[in-house]
Formats: sequence, C-alpha cells, structure tokens
Amino acid sequence: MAEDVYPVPAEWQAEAGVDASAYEAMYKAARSDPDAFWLEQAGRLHWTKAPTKAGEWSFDEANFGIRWFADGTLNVAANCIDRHLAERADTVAIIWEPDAPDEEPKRFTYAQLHAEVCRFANVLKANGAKKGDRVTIYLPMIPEAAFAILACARIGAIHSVVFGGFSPDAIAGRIEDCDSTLVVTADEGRRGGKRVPLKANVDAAVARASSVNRVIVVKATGADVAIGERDRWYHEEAAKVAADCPAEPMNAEDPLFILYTSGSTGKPKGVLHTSGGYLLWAAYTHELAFDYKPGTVFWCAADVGWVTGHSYILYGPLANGATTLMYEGLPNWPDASRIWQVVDRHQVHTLFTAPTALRALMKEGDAPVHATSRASLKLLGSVGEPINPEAWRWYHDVAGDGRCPVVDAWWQTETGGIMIAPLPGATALKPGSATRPLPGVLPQLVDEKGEVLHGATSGNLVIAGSWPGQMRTVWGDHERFFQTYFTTYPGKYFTGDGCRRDEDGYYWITGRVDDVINVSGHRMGTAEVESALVLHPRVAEAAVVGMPHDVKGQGIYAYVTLNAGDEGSAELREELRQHVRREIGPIATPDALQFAPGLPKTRSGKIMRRILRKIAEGEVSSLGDTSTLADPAVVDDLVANRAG
Ligand code: 6R9
Repeated sequence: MAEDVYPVPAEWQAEAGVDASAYEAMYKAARSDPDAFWLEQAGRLHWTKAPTKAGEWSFDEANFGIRWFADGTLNVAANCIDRHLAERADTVAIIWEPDAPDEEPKRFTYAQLHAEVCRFANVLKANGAKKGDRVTIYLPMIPEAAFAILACARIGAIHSVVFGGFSPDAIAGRIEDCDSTLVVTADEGRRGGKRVPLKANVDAAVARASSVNRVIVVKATGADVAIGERDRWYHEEAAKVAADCPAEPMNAEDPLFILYTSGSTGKPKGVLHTSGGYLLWAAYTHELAFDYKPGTVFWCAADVGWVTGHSYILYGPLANGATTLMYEGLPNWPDASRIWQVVDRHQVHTLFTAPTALRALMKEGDAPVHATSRASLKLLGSVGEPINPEAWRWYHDVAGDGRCPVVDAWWQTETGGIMIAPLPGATALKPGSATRPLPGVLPQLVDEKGEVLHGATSGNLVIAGSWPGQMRTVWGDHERFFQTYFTTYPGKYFTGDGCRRDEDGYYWITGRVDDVINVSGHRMGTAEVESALVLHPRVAEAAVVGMPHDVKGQGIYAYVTLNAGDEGSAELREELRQHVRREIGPIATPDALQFAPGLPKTRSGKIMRRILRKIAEGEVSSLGDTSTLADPAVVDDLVANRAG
C-alpha cells in the first residue's frame, strides 16, 4: 500500500521560520558544535548575566550530573513578562475563556500580567515564602493559576502544581515529599458545569501534611468554605500589598519547579526542572515546533496541572511574548462544538490538544465541527499519547478542513518540552508519526541488550546526550533519578517508550514498554493503583495492567485477589473502583475489575504481567509460554472469567 504522506503546504513553505534546508542545517550545527549552538540559542532569553558555558553533563555513574548555562543568571518571570513591556505592554498575554459559554472571557495584557504577578508574589512573600521554599499550587484553570505559578518564579520559590483532579491523599503525599510550607488553592473549581471541592480537599490533605503553615485561598466560585487559622483569602491579602515586586536574580541551575509524575515503581517521582535550561527549551520548542509568529493566538488545551500546561500554556508562549489562551472547561461541554466555538471566539491560530479529546469529539460526528467556521485555524498539534491514524485524519481533514498541518509532538514530563515533532514549514507528515527530532535531540533505538540499532527498525527509545530542558533530578532522591533513567542502557537516557523508525528516518512511538499506563494522555503507574487497591480490607493482592480503550487510548484493568473465602460481588467491584477513585483521583478509576482467585506467578513469585496484559486485551489465544508458572491452572480461570 502506498504510504500516506502529506507534503508541507505551499503557504507554510513560503513563510516558514525554518524550512527543510534550514532544519537540516540546524540539526547538523547542534550536533557538531553543541556548545556554540546552545550559547547562541541562549540569546533567546534575557540574562542578567549571560552564560559562557553551555551543557556540562555526564550520564555515567562515575561523574553523573547535568548542568546547562551554569554561570548564567536570569529570572524566569522577568523573561516571561518584564522584558516584553517595552514593546508589548498592551499586547494581550493571556486570554481566559470561562467554563460556561455565556460568561465573559477575560484578557490580561503583559502590563496587567506584570501587576497581577507582582501582587501575587508580594502576597506569597508576606505569607512567609522565600527563595528555595516549595509552594504547592492546587488550583483550577483560572487566571490566578498563571499568576501564582509566575509569582513563585518571580521570588525564586519552587512551585509544585498538583492537578485539580487529585484526591486529598495524593495532594498530601506530594506536599510531604517536598515539604511545602505554603499551599495555594481556591474555594472550588468548575469544569463542565460541575464543582470540585478544592478547599475541602486541601483541608483534608493538610490535616495530614504538617509542613504547611499557610493556605492561600482564591475566591473562584464564591462557595461557602471553612476558613481556619492557617488560611487567608487571596483577595484580602492582595489588597494589602504593592503591585510591584523585584524579580529575584536566579542562577540558571536554581530549581524552577517540581512536577510529580508516575513511574513504573513506587510513589510518583518529583521531577525537578531548573530555571535557564528549562525556559530556553520551552521557548525554543514553542517557536520551532509551532513555527510561532508574533500576533497569533496560541491555544494549548491542557491543564496547568500537567507538564504540557506548564510548557505550552505558560512558559513557552509567554517567554516568546505570545498571546496564550487558557480555558477553564472541557472540549465537549456543553456540547461537542465548544472547542471549535472557542477557536472562533478568540480567533485561535494554533490548537494543541490530546488524541483522547479528538477521539471523544470524533464520536459525535462532523456536524458539531461544521457548525463553526475555524477560519482562523492554521495549525494543529497533538500530544500525550500516540495518535491513531484515524484520529489524525479526522483532525486534519475535518477539524482543520484539510489545510492545517498536524504537529504530533512526542515528549515527556522529564524532557521539559517537545523532543520529536515535525516543523510545519519543514517536515512532510505521516499520520501517526511524530516524525523527526528537533535540532539538539539525539534519539536512538536500542535492543534489549542495549545494542544501538540502525536504519528502519524497532526498539526502545533512548536519547544519547543531554539537552537544556532535561530534568535534573528526582526531588530528594538523586540516586533514584540515576537508577530510573540511566542504568537500563548505561550512558543513555531511557525514555520508557518503544518506537519504530522507518526508512525515511521517521519515528513512530508505539507506547510505554514499562509498567506505566497512559490513560487519556495521563500517566498512571500500575504500582500506584495496586497499592490503592490493597489498602482495602477485603483485598489480599492486586495486579493492574493497561487495556485498549477506544476513547482513552488505554484503560485500567485490575485483577483483584480477595481474602480467603471472600467470593466478591458486583457491589464490591463497584466499591473497589470508588475506593481507588477516592485514594488517587478519578483518572485512576479502574475501567475493568476482575476477581482472581490466583494470579499467574513464576516459581520465584513474580507476577507475569505479560499474561495479564494479553487477557486484558482479549488476546487469549496467544498467551505464550505458561509452563514456567508456579500454577498454570490459574490462567484458565482468568480467561474464563474475563471482565467486560
Ligand atoms: C508531554 C507528556 C509522557 C508519555 C511518553 C509517551 C506518551 C506523549 C506522545 C506520546 C506518542 C506522542 N506520549 N506524547 N506518545 N506520541 N506525541 O505527555 O508528558 O505526561 O510525562 O507523558 O506520554 O508514552 O513517555 P507525560
């Protein structure tokens, strides 16, 4: 079958910031003289002291460490706001679109953003936060989330944003891990017409996490919430402080933020990003991958609670002086036209969203799309999970009327920003492929033994050298950082993803090869869901795997062994699903739950997840070799009683 290739459209070619030959030249330059390349790229930022050094790193155990621009100083918030004031004070920095379509949007110019962020910074300071302190932010998608994040950057406090969908226990764990002293939250959040009791969740979390001595509460919905001794209303504090606050000079390697993400083992890891390298990566990739040009409206439809929101709602666009759109609600609420109505209302040029949202919209047919104009739309982006070619084509043909390139951007919380993606003015597209690495990114495919594979082949995706946006450590556990990412294939960063490379050198990410499930583009560790399940008094053991899901990409399939003699029931099955939801949050709710009298284990007691995955996928005829199991009969029972 002839391969489906979409060439660079003529108008993109004509106006490309980076065309095909410029891409090749940049790629070569970054590889042959990385120091010169990156010191020149560093000129994208405003430094209070310009760096003279670029990358100083080693992935080897003996002298392991990663630093970029280590003798430079800058302030991230000043880069995102102050330096634009001379030329763009009256340019809109943030457009905020509320949850309900009949409410008025808000707009903040760079000058207004400056005042809001300074005020928030002064409130943080007045409440005890200082450089290096950790501030946990648990806010809905309201402008104050942007103000709070940038305010931390302004005073040098390290923000740790916790997604508004996480439970009190999950918040408490994230507060305790980094010893946050201050939490910023709101009375309630709103999404798709529903309310989320944020303040009540924080109260429950803080009852356990004793490091917190202050909770700042933003009045978002006006709900009646308990205000205790530790709590302060944001608006009352803001009225007492000035609208100007000096930006703290920071070393390039001073921490900017911690963001917790799930891995294949243990508790979520606190991924640490630092100031100079991260911001440069966010700015560089935002400009390159989206061929960003001033005067266009950029909409990343993620939540600021995830890395995509950090890098492409806030840091990347604002560092580039862009107009960024922040949307409080859901793409398909109140109906499946909403996302396109927002595009029309704010004349969005670039839309960056996730395959799971596209699949949900696609199910509603083309009419809700055709009911809108979308004439402003010039570029589409996809992120978070592999995009199936069917969803890609729908996005391109229907949503984009066949004229907007699709930027399928592969990257991770750990990478800080986009790593593999087409450049719209340079790269021909293939549906389902993230195409080629950005200049400065050195992907390789390796086999199980770590041998580097060449040409068209499949393997595990590693990155052979550092890049400025790379995470620097796991908060509080540098050894875990090294062990997790640099020991599987010594001397290389292991992504955890499997990948195919075709004859044109295009990369096709096939999904995680570790015990991480990608649910609607969100990472869930199987170990986390298992730990939550075994907390239930009737559960003896649990094993969790991913299963195919037509909207979420992957769903969660849980095998649960109850205490001896307990037969289980439909009620218990539902109770356990709700139990996980309470322990972690709605995104962790198992989609299928099967009671399993026994789990397939090796004689040394290791659960054979390969078999459990096959059963969850419904591929019961290809279970492979089960002869090494301690008790092969358990497999027959599992197959006979498959859930769903
Ligand atoms: C940005 C983000 C990272 C994992 C990653 C991979 C998957 C992300 C993808 C993609 C295929 C893409 N992933 N983008 N897979 N194509 N364009 O999502 O970060 O939440 O840390 O997830 O998501 O499996 O390893 P994060």
